[in-house]
Amino acid sequence: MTDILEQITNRDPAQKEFHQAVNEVLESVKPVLDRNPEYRRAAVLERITEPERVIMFRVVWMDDQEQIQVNRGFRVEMNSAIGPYKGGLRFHPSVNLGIIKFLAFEQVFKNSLTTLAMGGGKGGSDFNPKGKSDYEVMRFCQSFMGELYRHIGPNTDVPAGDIGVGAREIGYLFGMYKKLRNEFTGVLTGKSLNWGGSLIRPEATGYGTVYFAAEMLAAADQSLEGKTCLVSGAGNVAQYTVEKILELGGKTLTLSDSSGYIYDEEGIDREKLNWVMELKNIRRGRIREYIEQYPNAAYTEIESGNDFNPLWDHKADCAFPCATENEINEKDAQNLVNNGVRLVAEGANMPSTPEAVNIFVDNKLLYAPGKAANAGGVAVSGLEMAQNSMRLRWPREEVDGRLKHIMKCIHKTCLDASEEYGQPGNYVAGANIAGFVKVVNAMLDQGLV
Ligand code: NDP
Ligand code: 2IT
Repeated sequence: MTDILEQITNRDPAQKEFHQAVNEVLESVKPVLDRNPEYRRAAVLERITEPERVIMFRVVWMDDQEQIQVNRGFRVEMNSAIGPYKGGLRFHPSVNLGIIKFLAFEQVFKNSLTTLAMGGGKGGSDFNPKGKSDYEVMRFCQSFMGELYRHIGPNTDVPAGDIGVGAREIGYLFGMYKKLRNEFTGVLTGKSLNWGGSLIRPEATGYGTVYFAAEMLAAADQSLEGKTCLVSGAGNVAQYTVEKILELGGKTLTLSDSSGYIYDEEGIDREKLNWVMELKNIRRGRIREYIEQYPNAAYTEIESGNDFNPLWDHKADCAFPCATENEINEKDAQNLVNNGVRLVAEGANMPSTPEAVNIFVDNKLLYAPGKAANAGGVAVSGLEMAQNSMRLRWPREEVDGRLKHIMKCIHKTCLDASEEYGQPGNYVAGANIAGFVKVVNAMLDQGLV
């Protein structure tokens, strides 16, 4: 086992997020490999940690000052054992091959848990959409798709959104794909409603995360009613996490962006959430503006040199990290525990460092890793693909009902796997094991390809 991690590290020493994601899965699946020696003989670990295909390309575009800009584009097609590659695109200056590989690797297990037939992939660019005009974003998306279109297709690889890629970017990307291929197909998900998108897709990741949290609480004879919640981020996932917390009777105290966070003791109610949605989605403003509108709240800058994030140092019952990877370190996790937090459900991908995860598990928190808790987003993407194939559109209640059912199934699958392998209630072990077994069995069925 350590030899596999060593091989991977030696091969690509700079890809630390990828090593982190692989290490967590390897730790969890040890008992599965002990029980099934044929997996080792079939070299499943070597195969599952090596992408089936990596595409890297140059993206050239012209900004509004007529300066030529050059970015790097990526698509990692990680595993197609159980379906076409599926996973989002991230546009953020921190994007590099290691980040996309970690996200694609996580996506394989997440998609496996959704009950739907989707393989795993992820892509993106180091392009920074912040502060760019709509025309700049459009020109970038067109140039990006000018290469990506060769590699994707409704039965091959179906990208969607992630950080920095929302409805606007999906629109521009789809328009260019359609023009180049002369085809109107479900090649991207997260499309707008009037041209092939699914109801509930924008809400799905946040709603699904809260449905998963509600399932964990129900299994412990509790509910979200009256619970106080810390939420990080202020983007797509954070917004709909807050919306569902409100609907289920909880109270959200915080939201953040990469500059700082707001703390609102009175709670973020419907009217305040609408204001945040307008701020972030239409005006594309910063969360610090919240305190100008709601002066009873407090804003704190997050200093990059700090060894802890003050957002996680408040009394609360639940925490929903919904911003980015490794946003909760060991000290933050200890602060959460000390402040009485008993549930952590990850809307973001890998937001907790391995040391933080150990603290949650050791303290017996209800802790749901991202690949289980935030799978609702890609699950409804899968439902969007199904609707596109049928050329039909399901009503809101139908999609929401299916999402709720899928989250319930994922919850049960994780608990069952954790019990089967002797770690009852450990959702990390459960998610990794259940996700892994389904994919690996499909790989064995399909031979050495
Ligand atoms: P958005 O771009 O809509 O929002 C991202 C939010 O996170 C912003 O508030 C952003 O602040 C903040 N953020 C991003 N990077 C950092 C950073 N390095 N440090 C601190 N804050 C940061 O993205 P999403 O809401 O879609 O994605 C959030 C997380 O959820 C990601 O981990 C993503 O992979 C995951 N996810 C998304 C799904 C989806 O369907 N969209 C599905 C499953 C998981 P700022 O504006 O300052 O950058
Ligand atoms: O991390 C994720 O699951 C996503 N960004 C959503 C992927 C998708 O294909 O909807």
